[in-house]
Amino acid sequence: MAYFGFSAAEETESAIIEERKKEGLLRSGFVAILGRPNAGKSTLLNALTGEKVAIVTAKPQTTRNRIAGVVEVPARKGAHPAAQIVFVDTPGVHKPASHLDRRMLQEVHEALETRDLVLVLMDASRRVKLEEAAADGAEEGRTKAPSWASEDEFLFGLIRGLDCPVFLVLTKIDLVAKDQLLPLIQRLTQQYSFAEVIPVSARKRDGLDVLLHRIVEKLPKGERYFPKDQYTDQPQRFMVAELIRERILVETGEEVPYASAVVIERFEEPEPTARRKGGQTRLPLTRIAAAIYCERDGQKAILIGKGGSKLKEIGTSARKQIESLLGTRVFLELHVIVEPGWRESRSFVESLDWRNQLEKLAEKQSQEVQEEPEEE
Ligand SMILES: Nc1nc2c(ncn2[C@@H]2O[C@H](COP(=O)(O)OP(=O)(O)O)[C@@H](O)[C@H]2O)c(=O)[nH]1
Ligand SMILES: [Mg+2]
Repeated sequence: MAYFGFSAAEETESAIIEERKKEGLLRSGFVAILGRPNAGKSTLLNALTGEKVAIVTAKPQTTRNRIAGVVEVPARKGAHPAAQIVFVDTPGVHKPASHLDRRMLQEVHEALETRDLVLVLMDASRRVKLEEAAADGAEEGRTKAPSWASEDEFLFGLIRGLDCPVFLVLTKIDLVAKDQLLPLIQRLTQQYSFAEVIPVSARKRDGLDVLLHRIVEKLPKGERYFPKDQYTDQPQRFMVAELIRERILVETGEEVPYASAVVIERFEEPEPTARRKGGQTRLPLTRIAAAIYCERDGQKAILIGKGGSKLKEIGTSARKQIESLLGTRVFLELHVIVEPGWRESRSFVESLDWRNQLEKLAEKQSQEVQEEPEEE
């Protein structure tokens, strides 16, 4: 408003200059989240972003691709300016057995290529238990190398020689007695010189602020990599496939979760005009068809269940999650396809990566455009 001879235009202009100044001070960077399967990587990513960016289950190797979760951290007076942190969740680090495993490890390496900082996550509750068991064994005169020695070696091998800060993040501390934490930290810091050691509980949201602030202190000055309101790099289409896969992981047992893959075959977003029908406000409808791949007939039978009951269960619970992600009603069609030994097939595993799927979709679209007859 134009009081005191100060025009609205001037006011906006000074606001813009102010905003620019702040942007100039902004810090930004990529932070890779590393750790063995089940360390709590995806749970931490979701807790930090406040969104369900990555699926989480109690089963190891839930995450297959690297996934970015974007967090905006406000400035802290006297400490640091505002920042955008791009966290990159990775598949758990484990010795690869199948081609799928090797691909997952490649995702870890790719996340490590572009990073300003690395978080090594370690499940404190598991480690404390393992160390207790080893101590009991030692009392009884057993002198085997501890069961986690080769795990550590594999993990530390990945970070050795990195020219960026590496933080040790001890996870799930809600499950550990406080007096056990300090000795554990002392032992671990003797093994590797971490820039920081930060105990957290993603479940209780404990230690998350400290973690964010320590990260921002170490980030370089830079512009945002993502728009302010974008919280992940994954397209919705892929998040939908992941939500279906999460239900499979939860609802099935034995080999089935590991031998399953989900591919979205059709994703029809509602017409913007479909928002209102007959004067009523009804949520629009997204139509989705997905294929669930498995490796054997027996797995297919498990996925379908008696009279289709299992597939129905998976479909219903996935649909609810997808509806809350998309904010529309969802019509979800699922079918199961046997693709023998797909985990060993390089081309199949490659085709599952959403980055490759996006490329294929773009190619298909441009072909369709070219095939359309030119208008006179
Ligand atoms: N009690 C507790 N459990 C956790 C915490 N963070 C993760 N978990 C559990 O640990 C399991 C593995 O988590 P997930 O994030 O999928 O691990 P990832 O394989 O490293 O991505 C899941 O059952 C989580 O619910 C935590 O802070 N406290
Ligand atoms: Mg994970």
